[in-house]
Formats: sequence, C-alpha cells, structure tokens
Amino acid sequence: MHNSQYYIDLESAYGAHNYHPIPVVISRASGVEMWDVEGKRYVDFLSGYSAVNQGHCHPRIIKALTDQAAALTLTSRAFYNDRLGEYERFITQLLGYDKLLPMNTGAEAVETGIKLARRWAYDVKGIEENKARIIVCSENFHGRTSTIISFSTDPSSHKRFGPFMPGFDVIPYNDLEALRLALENKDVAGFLVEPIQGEAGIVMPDKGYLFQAKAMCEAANVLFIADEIQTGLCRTGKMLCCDHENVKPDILLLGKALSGGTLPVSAVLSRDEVMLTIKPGEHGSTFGGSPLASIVATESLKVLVDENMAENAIRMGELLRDGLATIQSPLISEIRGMGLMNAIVINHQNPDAAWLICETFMKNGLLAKPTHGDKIRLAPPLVINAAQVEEAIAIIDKSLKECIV
Ligand code: IF1
Repeated sequence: MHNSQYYIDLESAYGAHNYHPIPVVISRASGVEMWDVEGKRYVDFLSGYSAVNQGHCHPRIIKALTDQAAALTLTSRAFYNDRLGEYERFITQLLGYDKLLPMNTGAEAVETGIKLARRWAYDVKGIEENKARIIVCSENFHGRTSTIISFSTDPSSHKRFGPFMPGFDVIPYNDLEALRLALENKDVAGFLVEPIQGEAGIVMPDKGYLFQAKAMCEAANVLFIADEIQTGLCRTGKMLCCDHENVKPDILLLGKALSGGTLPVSAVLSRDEVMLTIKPGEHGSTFGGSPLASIVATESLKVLVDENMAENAIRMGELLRDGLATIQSPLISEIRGMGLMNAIVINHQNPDAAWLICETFMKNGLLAKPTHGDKIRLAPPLVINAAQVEEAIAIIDKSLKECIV
C-alpha cells in the first residue's frame, strides 16, 4: 500500500494533464462517505459530478451490476439481448416517452439529441438540407466533443480546438426576448438548454423561464431539448428539473446518475415522430444498450424512486442552505441552489480563493471542487441524512474561519 503522494505522482508522470484534481487519493466509498489511501474519512460533496446521486456503491445497484456481469455483459446491437427491451419499456413508461435511444456518455447523448433534431428538421419540419440551426445558451456546458465545444462560450473549452461545427446560434441564458428573436429564423430545429447551468456555477433561470421557453418553441415548431444530464434524476428535488415547471421536453437527455456512478450510461428519450426519423444503420454505439447498462440503469432508476430520493433532496437541500445561511463569513457572497444542487459564491479578489477553501475543506474532511473560479459546488449524494448535513455545515463553517486566502 502506497501513500497518496505516490498515486498523485504516478498520474502526473503517466496521465494526460487534462484535470487539476484536489490532492486527495480515494480508495473506498459508501453512501456519502469516502476514504483515502491513508484511511482518512471524508463527506463527499461532489458525487462524481452528480453521477453518484444514489450514494456510492449502492448495494442494489452493485448487486444488479455484478449479477449481470457474471451472466452477460455485451452482445452489441448486432444481436438482441434479454435486458434492453425491459429497460426501454421501464424508462419510457416512468418518464412518459415513446422511445429510448441508449448511449454511454453525456456528451454522446447531447450529440444524439443534435442529430435527431437535425434529422427531424429535414424529414418532418421540412427545413432545406444542411440548413438546420440549433439555438444554445451562452455559458452552456454540454460536454467535450468537437461539435459540442464548437458552441461553448468558455474559452478553456474551445480555444485552439477549431475548426468548429457550424449551425448553432448562441443566445444569453434566461433571456426570453433573445429566444423570441432567435426563433424567428424558420431554419431553427431545436433549442438546447440546461434547466440549471451547472458548470457556469449553478445558475438558475427565473421562475417561469423553462415554461415560457417551451411554449415559445412549441409555437415556432422547434424541439425543446433539455440537457438533464446533471440536473435530472432527483438532483434538484424532482425526477427531472423540468418537472418543477411541468415542462415536458421534446427531447430529454440523461446521463451520469443513470448508472448510479458505475458505468457510462446515457439516454435520449423522445416521441415517435422524432425518434423514428433515424433508421437502422444511421446512428448507434458499441456499448449503448448493453445488457449490463440496461440492468444497471433500470436498478438505478428504481432505487431513486423506491428510496424517495427526490423528497430527500428537497428536505436536505433546505437544511443545507438554511445552515449555510447562518455562517458568518466575509468569504460568502451568495448561497444558491435547488434540492442538492447548490453553490457558495466566494467573495474575494484572490482568484485562487475558492481553490484554497476547497483544500481547507479537504483537510477538515469534506470534498468539494470549485467551478468557474469563485464558485464552490455543493452536491452530495441524495442519500445524505440530517446528521451528515450538520457535519458538513460545521466543517464548512470551521474551514471558512481558518482559511487564509
Ligand atoms: C468535465 C461541470 C459537473 C454536464 C451536462 C453534459 C455533460 C455534462 C449538463 C457531459 C458533464 C461534467 C463533466 C466534467 C465536469 C462536469 C460538471 F463542471 F461541468 F458542471 F457535472 F459538475 N451535460 N459534466 O454537466 O457528460 O460526457 O462528461 O458524461 O468534463 O470536466 P459526460
């Protein structure tokens, strides 16, 4: 058994330097807790970027995974398997869609949503081929593929990765007037939006924005494509964040917690009019819809429902925000969020302040990560209980008082 520094040095020597992790090396986790290689315990306030909503190593999900792994992992879609159809029926009935298109990563779900919207635009809406446009929002985060970064407004995502994919119109987030103007173009096929912007720092639109945006898309015969990869699956206190406004996306994108953090499993859901425009051989993936992914996704969804994780996210989110609001610290300029998707906005001129605070959190037994410099995301697994929330608030309070920035 080596110490933490050994593993950090190993990654630095042999791995690409495309991340800058908090200097902690985790070797075991359960529920909300993680342990490093020295045996020190932490409360996890990142949840694998919201992939571990059900808690680390949820026993039901791990059992489904290991049982299926011993029987059949992959057939490819060249053959049928005895798990995919059951999963497709379960998820479409649960979420109210006609069809599922299974993929793996979140970025692949977004790519699939874009391809579907374009195909629908040509086959159904009647837009001239290669003219379809997709409206997106500034400060968006939808993944890392070359198409997706083409419409990112964050230079660190796209700078010097060109040339870029055309066909996207960027409008400000939470701006219905900008959307109205953009929708005047008859070549618009879809509007791709995060119900809450995660990477931008947990940016919440005004109440009614999603509802109005959906209504405007409908009036313009434009598909409303919701990226619920981070906001979905009970994270914000409802199965989908769009449920807070009773909005049903035309194309729904899910990922992350669809596997409880075990495998890359993503999903695209839509109605037949949209989904059946793609014919055999026109889209797919080697691993998408594998029996292993199908079983794990089904169990991950059932666990969310059976254990009332949406309700717990609402109650624990309120407890967390109320507790944070009582902390007296000049470093806090704002606390915001919904359910268990929250952020503290740090008030300090030092651009490294949020990073230094997260290092102090780590020292005191809480793991979180800054986003966009001055925001710290607070997104624990949805199985967190009141005592663990209180513990986290105490660590955050103590850390903000002792952190020298
Ligand atoms: C990184 C944040 C989280 C996403 C939404 C699609 C994807 C993501 C709304 C792509 C992925 C991740 C990826 C991770 C950082 C991260 C993140 F910082 F951006 F906000 F979750 F907290 N749509 N989000 O949030 O999904 O292809 O990764 O499976 O890239 O560094 P993926």
